Amino acid sequence: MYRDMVLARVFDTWMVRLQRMGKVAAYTSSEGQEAAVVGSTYALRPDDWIFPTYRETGAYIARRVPLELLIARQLAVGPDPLKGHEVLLFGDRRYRIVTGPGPVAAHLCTSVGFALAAKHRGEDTVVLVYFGDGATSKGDFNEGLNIAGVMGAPVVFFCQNNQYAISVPFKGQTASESIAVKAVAYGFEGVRVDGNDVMACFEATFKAVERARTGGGPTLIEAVTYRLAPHSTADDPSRYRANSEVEEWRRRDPILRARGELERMGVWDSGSDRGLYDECERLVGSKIEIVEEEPQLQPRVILEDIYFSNPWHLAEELDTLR
Ligand SMILES: Cc1ncc(C[n+]2csc(CCOP(=O)(O)OP(=O)(O)O)c2C)c(N)n1
Repeated sequence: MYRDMVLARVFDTWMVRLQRMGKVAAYTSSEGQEAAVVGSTYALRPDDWIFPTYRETGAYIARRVPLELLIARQLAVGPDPLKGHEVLLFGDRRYRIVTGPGPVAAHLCTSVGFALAAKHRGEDTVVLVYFGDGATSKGDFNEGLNIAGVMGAPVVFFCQNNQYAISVPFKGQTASESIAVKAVAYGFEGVRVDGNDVMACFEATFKAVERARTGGGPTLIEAVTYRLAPHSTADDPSRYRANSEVEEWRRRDPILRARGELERMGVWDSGSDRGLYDECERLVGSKIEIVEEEPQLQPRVILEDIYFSNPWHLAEELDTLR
């Protein structure tokens, strides 16, 4: 898990670099949230389904999605599974990851429907759906959680409360004392967990996944964490939060914390840590070099994969494009 957290951090750092070089259109880093994402994904079986947003690098890495595929997604070249559509998002059914929504929280309903379909077919797979604190103010949150409770959907709602929805702080998002408490109204358990503690996130999710798998219905997990990075590469967080606050959370960096625990256990030291960072840097750097050689996507892909077969007006546009 520690390795995956570090790899996610290095990967995100590289993608921001590529964005600054003008090679990636926009990027949403998960810096500071690696424990919440990696810990929770580790609680799944490989055949369980993940519904991410745009801030779950660690989930793709923990799922062993090849880095080439993630990079091709960002560079929108050759093997990009979404062929240049929907920058920021990732999805690939081969890895049981369902592409996130553009409109915040829209996947809270579709993930529940998906989980109910699995239950209806008698499968014992579980759906883990990620979302932010901002998503809980959408109607989709109420609709999704309500029907999941009523129908006992095998779904785990994993809210990464990273304290901000772009510039809106948590206290501007809800008058509730927490996100977790909202589960009470839907008739199932809500758990608040330290989102910067990878083992706590793993354990809470593991319990929720087991409950879902054995017919116990949904759970809402609120992982309390902090977005150390800007919302996206198009954001300037200095306009809405104090540097001192960010620095305070940097001291609680989930990666430093996990490293400290490994060192206390006597299985890790600064030498192994430097080695790991070097290895991740080299790995991501070398994969980028490979993917940069991939052919550019053809312009026509913007009109593909929207409908099962292209309706007349898109066929006409395709003609014009040709
Ligand atoms: C319905 C809708 N409204 C607004 C936006 C613009 N938007 C994109 S991300 C975002 C913030 C979401 O915050 P949160 O759910 O807390 O997730 P985080 O970005 O913090 O991970 C907003 C307002 C959108 N994509 N969809």
